Amino acid sequence: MTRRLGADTLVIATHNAGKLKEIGALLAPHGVNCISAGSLGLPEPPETGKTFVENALIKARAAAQGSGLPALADDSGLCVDALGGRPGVYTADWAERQWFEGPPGRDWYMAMGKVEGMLQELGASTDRSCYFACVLAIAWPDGEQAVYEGRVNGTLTWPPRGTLGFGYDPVFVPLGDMRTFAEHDPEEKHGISHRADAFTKLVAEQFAG
Ligand code: ITT
Repeated sequence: MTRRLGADTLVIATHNAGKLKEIGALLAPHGVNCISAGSLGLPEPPETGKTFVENALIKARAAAQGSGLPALADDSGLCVDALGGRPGVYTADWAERQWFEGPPGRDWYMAMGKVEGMLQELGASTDRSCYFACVLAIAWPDGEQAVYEGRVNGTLTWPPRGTLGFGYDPVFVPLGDMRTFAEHDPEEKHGISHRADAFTKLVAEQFAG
């Protein structure tokens, strides 16, 4: 049987403010006492995995070991069909500025532009299908772990639209909608997102009954 979270404080092992906000909102109804890895001063481990699952486990394990508390990590990304699933696990890396692109840090507009540029190089009629993937991993300090996977299908639009959300939200239009994720209220995004899909599975196992 899968281990369940008890009354312990849960460490949210992300340094991404957008994710932290969404995870906090998704956990709020379950009365979990949460603390962020950043506020505990936990370092960010190198994400050396080749899959979302490997990277989510790396982050959750590092935070559980560093804090002595159960930890929840999220590894996610945008996978574009016509680009063979790229940027995938490298989604955040595509936003990192090179030395000649400006001050160190992430530039999401530049990252969205890279994806769009590669699609346009493939021709105007290129398939614009893509999906967001999310893996949530829980690790306990004694080494036990659990993994939940989620996904939302959509298409890429250009130019970016909307001011809500974070990351690649301004170019992602979920299937069956006309608006980008950055034009969705947070509650609406929480109803259909890849993170919400993974959370539904987590909640069913960790909090139900
Ligand atoms: P942590 O590792 O500290 O959690 P990170 O930003 O480095 O933060 P990832 O390695 O998982 O996280 O990178 C995933 C990237 O995919 C993230 O930086 C976002 O730009 C993008 N992404 C993930 N979920 C997203 C969402 O709901 N909306 C828009 N972009 C998203």
